[in-house]
Amino acid sequence: MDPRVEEFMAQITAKNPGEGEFHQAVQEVAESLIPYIEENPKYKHAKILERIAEPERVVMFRVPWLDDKGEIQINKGYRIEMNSAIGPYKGGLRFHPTVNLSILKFLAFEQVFKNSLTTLPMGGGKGGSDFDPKGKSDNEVMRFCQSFMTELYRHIGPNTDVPAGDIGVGGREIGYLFGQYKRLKNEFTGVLTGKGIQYGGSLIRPEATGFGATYFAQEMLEAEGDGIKGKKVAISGSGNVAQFATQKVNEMGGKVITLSDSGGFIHDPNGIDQEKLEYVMELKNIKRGRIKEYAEKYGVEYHEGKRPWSVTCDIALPCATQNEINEDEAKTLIKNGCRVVSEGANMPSTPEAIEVFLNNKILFGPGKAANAGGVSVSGLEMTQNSMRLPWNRDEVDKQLQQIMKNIHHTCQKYGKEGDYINYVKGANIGGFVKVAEAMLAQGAV
Ligand code: NDP
Ligand code: 2IT
Repeated sequence: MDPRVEEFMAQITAKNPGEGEFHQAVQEVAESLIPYIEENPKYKHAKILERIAEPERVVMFRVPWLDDKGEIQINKGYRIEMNSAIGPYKGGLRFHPTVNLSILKFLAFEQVFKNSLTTLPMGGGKGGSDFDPKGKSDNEVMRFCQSFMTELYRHIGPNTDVPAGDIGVGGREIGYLFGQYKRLKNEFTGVLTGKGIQYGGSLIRPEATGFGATYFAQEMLEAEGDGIKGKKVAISGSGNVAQFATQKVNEMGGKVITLSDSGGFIHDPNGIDQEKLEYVMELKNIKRGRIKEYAEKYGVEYHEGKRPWSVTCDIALPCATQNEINEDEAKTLIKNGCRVVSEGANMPSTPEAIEVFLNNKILFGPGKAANAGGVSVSGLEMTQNSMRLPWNRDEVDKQLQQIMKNIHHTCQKYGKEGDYINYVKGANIGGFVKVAEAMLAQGAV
């Protein structure tokens, strides 16, 4: 490791003990940024990177709620307000039993660079709870969301901090959270994004992350005179991001052959077409069932407890969670001919896996660039809410495509290494510059 990175990471580790995911996210960025900062001493003297790695504010709170048996349950609630240099804090809420401070700080840190790359005026934040929506009734989810917002509402606002969805938080949860915020504040504002279309949501927001990750893969391929058409695509996850990535790959003429959940993955060599995808959407979003049921319905293989990276594919779209591709899996992907990885999830590849991808010079789109479509359309939802005027589907999709093109261009600009584009470096430096300049202009705050 570069001794300057080592020294910087020693400080981060000492200040944030036991936060492995946060250290991992910071180190990846520091490896790209520290050499760049050495060439641009104004950022070094102003300690921009040191400041970016310290949240502006962390809120932690108790979330008590009554389950259907009338018993009191207690969860932890969090909001990390990471950086507001270029706009109000913006980022999702994650409800998952694994949620802790380290995971939310890594996500909030990534969000700062991602939001900057979108070109829209959004700072970075993230929040959530260790609440597990799985197996809970709608009423339990509602009571939980109401209790969560009863504390969170005092920390957020349409010009302060605008949460949205992430793992375990979709349209249902955003609806309950918005209802409670409106009741407490007596205000109808764009304080959350991912809202239902009837009450201020934007068309294409549910689709945006999966569509965007696919557009980004297409951009990387087009830069080499190729495209998604005719390619075999392995996707992990079967939630919001995975579903709409599948739809867009199909629309672009590719074939999706895997989907997964925390139980295992299904392999459908004939492709998960639109009809089968509609079955998955019903299974996951309404029945809240397991992906295993797909294998039973369509008579395909189910690999219990496994991830899909052993399947031969041209393109991999990890769309489930962090650290879901390790070094061995990365090597297997490459050995089987995979040449494109576009990260729909946040930090799905371990540092060792990223090294394998970069050493093999494949097209590797890191999450902060490739999955920025979701927060981009959240930004467009904020704009529409402020104007009190909705845009049609085509208008939003056109803007999303343009934003993904712009992000790709920024990565090319800052990530060029001879005739190879290092998108990791490109996204890290490209995301950093705007935030760093804004922080310089605003003084030591
Ligand atoms: P969902 O809750 O809709 O779906 C999550 C999917 O990932 C499910 O299939 C889930 O399986 C699987 N999964 C979650 N945790 C694990 C785990 N620990 N191990 C294996 N599988 C797991 O979430 P999203 O689709 O919204 O989010 C997926 C990823 O995309 C996350 O990394 C998120 O941060 C990222 N992302 C999301 C955006 C958005 O707009 N929603 C925007 C940008 C990034 P199971 O049901 O079994 O838990
Ligand atoms: O990780 C992410 O970018 C999200 N979960 C979406 C954030 C948002 O504010 O739409």
